[in-house]
Amino acid sequence: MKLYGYFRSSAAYRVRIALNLKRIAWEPVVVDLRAPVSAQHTPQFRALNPQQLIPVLQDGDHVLTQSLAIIEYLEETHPEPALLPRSPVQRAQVRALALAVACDIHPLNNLRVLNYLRDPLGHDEAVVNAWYAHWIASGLSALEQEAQRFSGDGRHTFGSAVTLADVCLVPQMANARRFSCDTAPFPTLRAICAHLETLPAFARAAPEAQPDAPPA
Ligand SMILES: N[C@@H](CCC(=O)N[C@@H](CS)C(=O)NCC(=O)O)C(=O)O
Repeated sequence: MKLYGYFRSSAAYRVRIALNLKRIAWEPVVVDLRAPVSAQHTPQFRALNPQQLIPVLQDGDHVLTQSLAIIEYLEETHPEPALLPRSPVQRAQVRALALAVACDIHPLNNLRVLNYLRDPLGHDEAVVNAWYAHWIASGLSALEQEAQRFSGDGRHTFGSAVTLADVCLVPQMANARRFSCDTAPFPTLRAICAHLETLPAFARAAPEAQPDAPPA
């Protein structure tokens, strides 16, 4: 499988974690979001994904977009280890945690949204950073309460095994740290991430472990 991504993309980071957890061999194709002509806007990439967003997963002749749709595809084609619990109620609860990140936190802080605040809206970096920090704090404080309710062991967002909720949480927390957001008010989320980041599937998916990451 080929994964079109970028080391800093948290949506691609989710898919990298899922591929690694399921021990699926994959090859990275770098889409440099920060290149002078950002690679997601080239005609070649637009032909692959008209949304001009990564990740894109290519599996043979199939081209898949949207990280959660990709991960559900991997879950269905490679069921072990399962990223969703068996009970319908618990599956809905795990999906809700994942969607809180993927639909309600991440889109507000995506590169194109931050760039639009800068140009044409004309906001300076202080305003852009305040926007970012506001939506992170509001989203993560709700997730902190959910994790206190649902975590079974303080090391996983839901229950005591890795789920789709963890796959979404770790990249979002990494983003929050990169933007210097205060994560001290989220001790449960911090403890969960501290554990998950030690797992090889997560560590190998981390931005700094990707071939397009700048040397440390
Ligand atoms: N809902 C999409 C979001 C994808 C997305 O926003 N990707 C970002 C990187 S994390 C991107 O390609 N941004 C390019 C841009 O904003 O121009 C998913 O989950 O795959």
